[in-house]
Amino acid sequence: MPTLTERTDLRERILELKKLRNAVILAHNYQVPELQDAADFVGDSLGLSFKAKETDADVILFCGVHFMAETAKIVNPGKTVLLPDLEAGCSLADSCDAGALARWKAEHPGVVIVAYINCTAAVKAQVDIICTSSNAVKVVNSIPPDKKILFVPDQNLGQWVMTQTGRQMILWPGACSTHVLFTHKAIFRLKQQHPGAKIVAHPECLPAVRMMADEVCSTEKMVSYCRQSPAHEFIIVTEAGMLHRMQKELPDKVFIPGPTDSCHCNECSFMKKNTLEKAVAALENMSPEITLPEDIRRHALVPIERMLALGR
Ligand code: CIZ
Repeated sequence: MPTLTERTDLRERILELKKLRNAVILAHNYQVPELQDAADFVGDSLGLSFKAKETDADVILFCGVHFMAETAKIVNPGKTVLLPDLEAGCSLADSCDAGALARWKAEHPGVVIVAYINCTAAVKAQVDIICTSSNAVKVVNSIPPDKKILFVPDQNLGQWVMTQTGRQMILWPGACSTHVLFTHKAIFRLKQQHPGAKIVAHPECLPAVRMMADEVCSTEKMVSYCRQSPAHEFIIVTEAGMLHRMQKELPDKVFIPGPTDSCHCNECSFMKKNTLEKAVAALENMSPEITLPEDIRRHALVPIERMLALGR
């Protein structure tokens, strides 16, 4: 862990390098506080995709996980996209193998495939439309009602979308290894200690957790829900990095991290692979860089653009 002085030095250095490289720093809501604080924009996958597409910087330093940096490269291929740690993966992206999806497609012609953005470029290249947790309901509602839908890779988000749209979908059996650790029992106990607190849960959580929530929504909507709510206290059932942004934007409210049963595992170890030191090193060395085969990039762009065309 760097000391305060070292952190200040790193922060000054990253700002210097940002100018030198003409870089923009994009950070996901689940990143460590130091990276969120150094970023030009902090947000969810949808907001970050728009920012990556619109930037006129030469370099995008993407503080998030691998599929997010890949998405930035897909939508804006002329930029150099850097990811502080190439090992920053995603359990959901790992749960949908591109070869397995290709075999499924061959056996089920005519099915519309909706993919949650948490998947690899090789999976994106095979699907009809991408969604994020912010717009999954809108995306599914945009598909003609007579079409069969396969939703990949998150079965929990998929189930939730079915409840919101009334659409039946075939669900790929993937799940987020962090969100499935939140339990009904642990949240129930916490709620007894904070009876006035609103429970705000991410749709990647298990149904038993979603059922007890006052609001189920994406990270971006969590911020607006808590801003508008007259409540003072909130139990935030998503990756714990989210609390930094919420506390910063809404300093008069109290945010309590959602609990897991026996472990303190409400942090995604992949998201936490990126650090301020690694971000500085990435801009110093212009590496690790995200590169993609051009045919995959072109095919993956089509379903992303269909999503972006539906708006923010
Ligand atoms: O869409 C994203 O960025 C993720 C992973 C969660 C959310 O709800 O924002």
